[in-house]
Amino acid sequence: MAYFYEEPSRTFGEYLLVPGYSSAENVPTAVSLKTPLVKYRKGEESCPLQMNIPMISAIMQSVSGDKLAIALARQGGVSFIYGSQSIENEAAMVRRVKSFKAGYVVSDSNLAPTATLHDVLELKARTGHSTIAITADGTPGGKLLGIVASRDYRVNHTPDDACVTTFMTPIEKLVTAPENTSLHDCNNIIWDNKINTLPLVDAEGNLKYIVFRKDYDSHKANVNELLDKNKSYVVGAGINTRDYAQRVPALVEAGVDVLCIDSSEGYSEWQSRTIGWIREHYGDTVKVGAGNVVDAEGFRFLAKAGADFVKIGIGGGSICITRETKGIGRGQATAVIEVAKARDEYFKETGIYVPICSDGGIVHDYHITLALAMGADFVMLGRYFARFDESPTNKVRINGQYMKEYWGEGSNRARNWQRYDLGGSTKLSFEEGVDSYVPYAGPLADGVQTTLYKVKSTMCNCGALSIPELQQKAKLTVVSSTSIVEGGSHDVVLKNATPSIMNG
Ligand code: RVP
Repeated sequence: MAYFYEEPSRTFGEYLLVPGYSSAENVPTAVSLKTPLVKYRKGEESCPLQMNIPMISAIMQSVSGDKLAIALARQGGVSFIYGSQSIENEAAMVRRVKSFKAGYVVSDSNLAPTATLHDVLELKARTGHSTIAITADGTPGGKLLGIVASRDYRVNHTPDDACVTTFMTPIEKLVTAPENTSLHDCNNIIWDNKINTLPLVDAEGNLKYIVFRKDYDSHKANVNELLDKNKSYVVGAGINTRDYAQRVPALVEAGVDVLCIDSSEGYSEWQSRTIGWIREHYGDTVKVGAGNVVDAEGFRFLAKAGADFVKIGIGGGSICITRETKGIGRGQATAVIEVAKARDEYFKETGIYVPICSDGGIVHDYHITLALAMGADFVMLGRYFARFDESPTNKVRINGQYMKEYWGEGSNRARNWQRYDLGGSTKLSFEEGVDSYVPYAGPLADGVQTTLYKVKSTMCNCGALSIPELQQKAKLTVVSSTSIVEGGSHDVVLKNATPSIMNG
């Protein structure tokens, strides 16, 4: 006979945290959100790959490109570049993140010495950047001949056809530094010489990077940024259970820090085969997460198969219609609570701590705090990140409101059939996701900082200064549907009522 769970499965909106005692030390600025991304053994000094914030971005075409990956790593989290693209393109995205040196910019505005003011103005309009490197061959790495900045010409005064060499600041008058100059030293040179840009050149005088005064300041402001030992941003990438023998080597070669098998259903032989192949070829040096599962059995299966972390969630994603189309899944809160218990038991038995990630269904910021309190080590978000400037999708205006496009990997638009592969299929047979819009929400940094400030202040209300402490001290209660109504503003007429927008 089929197995019936005694309790209904619940989601985040059905829970609240009950405050605990908070001492005078419980202030948001004292809270650490550090969390392990991959498994580690009891007694090990620390986890081999930790994040500074408990957020990763979804393995989706409409979410995790290289731009978002850089922006999120700057805040202390990790993006998983989407795998539903060619191996070459995915590896190129990883490479772009890894070669992006915080503070060192590979010049994207370059012209040859034959260019005119007209070309300068056109390039400036296209890139939005006013500093243009003049190199012998017009490439970002060519021999540096001079720099053109806004102060070098006067629009409507300098003739349109004036050659750049007649008004650029030539190399003889530029302050430059060797390519391996530390960012700290670059900053000192910038200050000592009262300049805004410092080109770094190699022994032959070829341009390598430009360091900008304003970037150094913002770099210093990103106290949480997540860097590898070479000071490059940490980045992840999605893989599937079909072409791993080709995709994994290409991603490893590109410098990826961590992989994740992207699948709607992870309790499968395909996942253990994929992890097995990685272990056989790379041992423990290549880190790989797996999922998604929604119960203890699924967790144990993946933990034993060697997963470095396990992702939880089936059918809870904002663009996901798996539950409607296939009738499988589980309320996200119940799934997280059960898997967290299994993770702790597995740790007691084996001494191996396998971090777990709650994936999908985060609507309000406080859902992140609930997921952590229920035992998740970090959360994966799609809709949340799709709203920001840095997501790879179009910003459009609909009924006077700015929106960003957001579509599921199981939608006809993404056609990521490997994510739903049960062996044998080579196409998406039916849709499990939708194509949609989400309200535009500005730069990622602002959004993430506001969200995490809320998370930290709730943690303080629970008397917790770290995620493990929250998990120990949290008191959670199920709420009735009438008390959910009580939780919002009610029985008042709102001034300036605007249509309600998700999140926040
Ligand atoms: P959300 O953050 O609620 O938008 O959910 C994002 C998650 O939804 C992803 O990390 C993934 O697990 C799941 N997803 C992605 N595409 C689809 C689909 O088309 N059904 N679902």
